[in-house]
Amino acid sequence: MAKKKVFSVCGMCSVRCPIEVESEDGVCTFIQGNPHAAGIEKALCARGGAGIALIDDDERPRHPLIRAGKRGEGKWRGVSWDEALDHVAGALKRIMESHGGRSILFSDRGGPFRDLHQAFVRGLGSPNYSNHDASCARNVEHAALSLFGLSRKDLVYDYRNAGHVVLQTRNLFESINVKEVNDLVAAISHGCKLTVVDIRHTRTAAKADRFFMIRPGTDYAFNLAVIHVLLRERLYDEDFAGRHIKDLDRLEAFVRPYTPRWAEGETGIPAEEIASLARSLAEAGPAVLWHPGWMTARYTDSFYVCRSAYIINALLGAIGAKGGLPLANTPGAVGRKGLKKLVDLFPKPGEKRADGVGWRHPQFDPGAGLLHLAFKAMQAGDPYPLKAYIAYRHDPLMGFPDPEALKGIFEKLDLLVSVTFSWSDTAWFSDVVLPLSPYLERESILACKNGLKPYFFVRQRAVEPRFDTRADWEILGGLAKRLGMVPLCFETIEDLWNYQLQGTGVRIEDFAATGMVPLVDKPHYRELDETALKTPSGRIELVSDRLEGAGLPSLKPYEPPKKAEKGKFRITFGRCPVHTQGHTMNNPLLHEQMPENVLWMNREAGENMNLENGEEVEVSGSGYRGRIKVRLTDFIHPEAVFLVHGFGHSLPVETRAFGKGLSDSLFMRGGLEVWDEAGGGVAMQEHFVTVTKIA
Ligand SMILES: Nc1nc2c(c(=O)[nH]1)N[C@H]1C(S)=C(S)[C@@H](COP(=O)(O)OP(=O)(O)OC[C@H]3O[C@@H](n4cnc5c(=O)[nH]c(N)nc54)[C@H](O)[C@@H]3O)O[C@H]1N2
Ligand SMILES: Nc1nc2c(c(=O)[nH]1)N[C@H]1C(S)=C(S)[C@@H](COP(=O)(O)OP(=O)(O)OC[C@H]3O[C@@H](n4cnc5c(=O)[nH]c(N)nc54)[C@H](O)[C@@H]3O)O[C@H]1N2
Ligand code: SF4
Ligand SMILES: [Mo]
Repeated sequence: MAKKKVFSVCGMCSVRCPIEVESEDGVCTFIQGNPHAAGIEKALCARGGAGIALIDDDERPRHPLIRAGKRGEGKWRGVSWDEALDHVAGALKRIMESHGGRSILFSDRGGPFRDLHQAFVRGLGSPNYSNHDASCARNVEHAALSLFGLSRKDLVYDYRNAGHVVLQTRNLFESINVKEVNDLVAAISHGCKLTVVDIRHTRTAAKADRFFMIRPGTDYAFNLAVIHVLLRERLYDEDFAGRHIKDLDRLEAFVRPYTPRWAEGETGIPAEEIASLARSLAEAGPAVLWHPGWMTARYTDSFYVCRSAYIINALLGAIGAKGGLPLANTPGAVGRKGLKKLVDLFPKPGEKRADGVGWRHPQFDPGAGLLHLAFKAMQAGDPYPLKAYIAYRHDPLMGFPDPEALKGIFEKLDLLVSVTFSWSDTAWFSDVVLPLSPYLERESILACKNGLKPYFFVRQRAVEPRFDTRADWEILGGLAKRLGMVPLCFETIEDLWNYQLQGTGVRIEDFAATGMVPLVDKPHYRELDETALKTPSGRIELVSDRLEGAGLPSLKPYEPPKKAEKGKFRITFGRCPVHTQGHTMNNPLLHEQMPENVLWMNREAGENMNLENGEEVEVSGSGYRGRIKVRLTDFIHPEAVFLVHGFGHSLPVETRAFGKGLSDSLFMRGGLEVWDEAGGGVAMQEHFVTVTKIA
């Protein structure tokens, strides 16, 4: 029997943990975390373990499909790859001839392999590359840029060495990143304190020393009061502040009214507890890590919540500190050369972005754009028409609010293409579905993980595809060939990898031993000097000219969240440990673990409506209604109801997931227009629903 072991990268979620995959006679038999990867310790999460079930799943697109009926009707014509790629390239060419390359929009899931996608979009002559992030982490990204001039990923979460970790809107033990889970568990076992601030008592809260069930949407008030105490009681790191923080006096004056007593009225958290947390953090500083948030597309002030969390870290001297948020190293920072970029194969298009990012909205980072604004541009044809949209490993009809509105906007398109490894609402609504091989059946371009110990890594093909599916570089290369984008036409993946490795001193063979090539021997903590921070002043800017220049306050006065009308609840959402977003609900193994979601509702609120735990209720709002079982629990704030995101599938091709549970996105009518204008993220928790007993 031919047994094989390869190092690769998990693709069941965007974390992309290093893995080791075993196969026998071309069939995958075992996956574990890469034993050589620090902090992974051979571990995988349940979803990573279900990678084999993804291959085995017959209910996914198994060959290219071209739409035969109306959009969304589900009538398809199975075609060969040649026909599918000819069809897409032909349509793109026609659109480019009449409307220019700029009329093509492309979105993906960002991450370490995006260079290939960005190169492809540039090759088309379009400035409109975007990723999903307006529905995820854009607010925290922009918060980091506004204060430090750095991306959020330029700062490492050094859980393993932390003395006190605060998780606010971050359910670390259920919304998983395997290394973070292992690191925090190790830290806790060495005495690290954990504080959790959430609207629900989660599994993460169960491990906390302190848990605060906060009133939904009032985190900014909580954080302002913590800053108030740190400054009033002179608990902050004065030496650090003197060297690195600009305009501290303005912050001091700004937070004066925001006392813990005031915050208690907003958040429901006792004033003494807030003050005591601030004091406890100061004791542990600078080895303190107040998580600035990940899935922060929630409120119209989420950007300011993220900013205030970063400011707390800065006041405690945790920015750049071991056990806090040290600086991530790029290859350049450790004296090495980075991978050669594919995006540089083509000139940067001179056109302005359709979403207005970088010109109409100068405060935002143009790299990832803001997809909801691109959809708005698509609808209005302003600043110019968008006629083709390629949703690449992305399901905006599940991941953006108000899918019905979005479907209406897509009617403006001459071409909608989905590149995907599972069925999705977007794929079902597309004109062409190009099936990507599951990650165990495809290789990706080489990528670099910046961090304390930066490294290059490789995703290798563990087994050959079961169906007629292809790898990214084969699909985009196939289109590139037909569109005359010569530089992007690599014959083999090795040719492509060799191109990327030029000048790095690393060879493909160097990946054989562990799947990774470290660029430095041991973790490297870099000094926070003037060259590290990329703001105009080289310091942490509490007042940002870029924000103020765009008419936005740097220190924004607190405004209370909208109150629910009587009988209504704020709709909130999050993840569960065994599913990823909207695309694992039909995975045979994961479906078995959790076939449906339930509606979390505060016990007292439910009992006042004569509801019983487990009974089916009707949820309505935004002109939609749906039924779901209710879970009455003391572990959620009475103003909110909560759904695990991603359920409520309605595609007949997914027999396991079909009709199970309810989708949160449906209850967000008008949600494409409700966003955080300072941070750029959509604000998906600014919507309310009614829950009714079914007579
Ligand atoms: N209402 C509501 N909306 C949300 C959220 C929410 O909680 N509630 N969460 C938000 C968040 S945090 C995010 S990140 C976005 C996510 O939004 P998406 O990125 O759209 O979510 P996924 O379900 O992960 O969709 C990925 C799609 O890519 C396909 N795919 C192809 N190749 C791969 C691969 O290699 N790996 C993976 N994983 N998928 C592949 C999958 O089949 C799937 O169809 O949604 C956001 N939207
Ligand atoms: N198992 C699993 N792990 C994942 C993913 C997955 O789909 N499944 N997706 C990955 C992705 S793309 C992302 S972005 C991350 C997301 O990681 P997180 O941001 O940690 O994820 P969520 O579960 O969306 O939300 C965290 C918590 O916020 C709470 N919350 C909601 N509203 C409020 C509020 O007003 N205030 C406070 N303080 N808390 C509130 C929710 O109750 C929830 O427990 O997870 C990543 N890891
Ligand atoms: S967190 Fe789980 S699903 Fe995500 S990449 Fe890691 S092992 Fe895979
Ligand atoms: Mo996300």
